[in-house]
Amino acid sequence: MKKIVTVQDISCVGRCSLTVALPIISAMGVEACPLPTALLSTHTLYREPYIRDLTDSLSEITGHWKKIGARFDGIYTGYLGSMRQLDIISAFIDEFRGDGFVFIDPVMGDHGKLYSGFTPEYVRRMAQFCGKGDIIVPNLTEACLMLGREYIGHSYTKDDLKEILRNLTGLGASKAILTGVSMEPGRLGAAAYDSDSGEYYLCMGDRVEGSFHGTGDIFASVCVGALARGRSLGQAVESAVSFTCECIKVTVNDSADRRSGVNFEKVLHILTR
Ligand code: PXL
Repeated sequence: MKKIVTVQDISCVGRCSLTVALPIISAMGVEACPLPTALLSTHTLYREPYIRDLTDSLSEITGHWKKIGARFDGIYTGYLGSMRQLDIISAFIDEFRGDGFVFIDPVMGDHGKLYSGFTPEYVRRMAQFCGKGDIIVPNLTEACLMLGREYIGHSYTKDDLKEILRNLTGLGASKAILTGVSMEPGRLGAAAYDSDSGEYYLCMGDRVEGSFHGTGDIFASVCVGALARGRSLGQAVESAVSFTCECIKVTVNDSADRRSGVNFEKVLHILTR
């Protein structure tokens, strides 16, 4: 069985990061090992969460893994809390990447803005960190921040997207996936570029009005599961767009607080096929 390690926080309430990555990757038949970077009572869109930083535990955990000879077929990083963590996880990647893939989701912001707690200096360091990856998966906000480009919402042309994707691979990863892409009303999806083959991909689904928290983490997790199972970049993006759209569809009529994320549990069975 393939085995990946995923490096991100655990937010106890508000489905995102590890609470979506672990079930999704497991459902896809891939062993998912967490390397938790922080423990939060909720994600940061709720007010004043309790946060326990786990930076000092990272080297203890990975030191033990080194002793027992732990190996992974892939490394997937998501929300990381600090610049010090970027340095520690960089060293972890150097030590543990082996022949596996390195998949980086530079989680920092959405809708044109940084999430609370992130700074322009962190953006610069994250752009450098992306050079460690084989595949990076920013949303349009994160891509624009890292490339020093103005974020213009959803009015991008195909040529704009191709240029952004090429510039993203210029950060050092050979493949880039751009999420939150929309070129016409009613459609939303992702675009990707493989600089080794020169191929571009565009995969769109039906857009549902509103903002659905945690869907970036769901998208990335499906990509990681698919890539670990040997699927191509294009197939991974297609599965991720399709699953994310299903999650939104089964949530849109739910009156629960939107910050609690999408009802992915209802459609998780799709991934087990
Ligand atoms: O879904 C991204 C994410 C992950 N982890 C934490 C967050 C967020 C987005 O707000 O706050 C703690």
